[in-house]
Amino acid sequence: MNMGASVGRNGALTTAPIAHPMPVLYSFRRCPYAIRARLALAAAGFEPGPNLELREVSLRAKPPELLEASAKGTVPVLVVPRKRTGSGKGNGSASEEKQPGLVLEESLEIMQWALEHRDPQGWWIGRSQSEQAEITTLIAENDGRFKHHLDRFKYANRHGAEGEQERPMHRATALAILQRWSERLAATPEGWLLGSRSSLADWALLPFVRQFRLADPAGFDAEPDLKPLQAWLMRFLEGPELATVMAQPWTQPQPWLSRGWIYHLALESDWQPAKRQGFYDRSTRAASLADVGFIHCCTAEQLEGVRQRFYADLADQPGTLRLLVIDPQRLKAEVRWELVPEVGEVFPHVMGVIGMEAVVA
Ligand SMILES: N[C@@H](CCC(=O)N[C@@H](CS)C(=O)NCC(=O)O)C(=O)O
Repeated sequence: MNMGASVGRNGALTTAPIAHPMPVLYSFRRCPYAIRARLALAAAGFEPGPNLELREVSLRAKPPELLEASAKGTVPVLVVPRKRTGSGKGNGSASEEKQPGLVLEESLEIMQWALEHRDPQGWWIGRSQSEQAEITTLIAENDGRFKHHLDRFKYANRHGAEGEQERPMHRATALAILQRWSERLAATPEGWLLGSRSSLADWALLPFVRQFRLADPAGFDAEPDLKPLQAWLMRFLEGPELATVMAQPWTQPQPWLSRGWIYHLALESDWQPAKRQGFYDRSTRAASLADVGFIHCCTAEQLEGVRQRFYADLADQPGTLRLLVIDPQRLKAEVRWELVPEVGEVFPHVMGVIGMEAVVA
């Protein structure tokens, strides 16, 4: 298992403090639920940086902040801070910001929340009751039956010995659903599920149909009865909306660095033997735990400084440096927070070896 994360030259390694609390989106680039949430947030005028904080997560190492907000541990999750009351001055903002606001744990809720904020293209707001009911029915079919068969077609190997055997059946059942959607799309020249303009249903379903195609692009493209649906998907795949939310700042090359974790930059040449022996015992560059008595670590905020002070010469040598993400709760050794006088900051020092069980990414 590849547990380390190689450090890119200009990867987003720091978590800049945020001046004003804004909604936080926990997201994962490839997740179709997260993609549709990002599509709606982008359509509603949200943008990571100005009015949204985007936290790209690794599903293998979910940050404690995400799990505190939403114990079920799926993405996307949107945490909306509590609205400030009064003038905003001298208003006890520190404690106020700690108060949980609204936590939206379902992609559909996030989409609807975003569109209630602003829905310039009328995906949802202003739709008649019957249109809203149709949209809801389509999304329920997608999230229920279609997703069920999609998963068993796309990830047949995760479904035991019968998985491979049943794969064609799941593909055929999913295709039958796609054919019905394709007939709907054929009913209007503009080719949207509800007629002449796109609605929440199109944007909620498209990321999943994209996944279906990705499982077997040639097979999908060769389906003779899906022409309208193929055109609908192609317009999405080639359009600006998807491109926007699949690139920075809507996705990040590095997962967001939790403030609940500590970090250590390791030379690849030290990390490989550590993985083999099951623990890491270098203190810092060219010094061992035995030499120094502890392993140097740092916080998310300190990481960029450490990288610049000690590893700047490796910036143009990709693959030489690994970022170890360490969960202090899983460490057997004690962590001491000690002042490093040369820097004038308190750093976490691990007083023994770092076992692999504590390296979460
Ligand atoms: N019903 C949820 C489903 C979200 C979901 O299942 N997301 C997947 C990633 S695509 C996830 O987070 N899985 C948890 C994991 O893999 O640990 C929603 O609409 O947001």
